[in-house]
Amino acid sequence: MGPTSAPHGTPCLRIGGAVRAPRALAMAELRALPQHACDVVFSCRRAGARHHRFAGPLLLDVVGEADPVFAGGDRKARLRFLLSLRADDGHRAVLSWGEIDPEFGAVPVLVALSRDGRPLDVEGPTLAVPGDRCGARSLTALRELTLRPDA
Ligand SMILES: Nc1nc2c(c(=O)[nH]1)N[C@H]1C(S)=C(S)[C@@H](COP(=O)(O)O)O[C@H]1N2
Ligand SMILES: [Mo]
Repeated sequence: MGPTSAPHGTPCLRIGGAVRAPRALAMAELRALPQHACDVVFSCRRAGARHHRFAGPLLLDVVGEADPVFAGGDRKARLRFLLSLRADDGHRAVLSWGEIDPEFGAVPVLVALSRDGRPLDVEGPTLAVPGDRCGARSLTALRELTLRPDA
């Protein structure tokens, strides 16, 4: 399947599932959110050591744009949700909401819009997961975020 494109031809990121306002955000809309930077060091089983500097909005803020159904709800109610992530090539990963929730794991996972100072406008965002030892959750060409209750 080819990339999902905004009208002007650049990639966009779809956010759906348990949200009140499903949407597709273009790179420019992602860039309008508060920007953060992080250094990521991981080891790929095939390619060895990697070190990248990523910058972009927090995954938490990106999902917030689509208004999660549990927004403003009880802390414990949020713990049964997960985020299912899909890249353009079909590579997928799942994060638990508790990992990124500021009251729980608070991991500053980024939807990176630049890598090592180079904008990712053509391929689209990369997920940056600080602290991961392996690079496999560093999804490139991230296309879809789906919020799901566990059952
Ligand atoms: N979309 C997508 N992203 C992906 C992968 C993939 O197969 N598809 N492989 C991951 C793996 S295993 C690694 S180690 C890193 C490698 O990133 P780098 O070589 O660009 O540093 O990308 C990750 N992101
Ligand atoms: Mo890897």
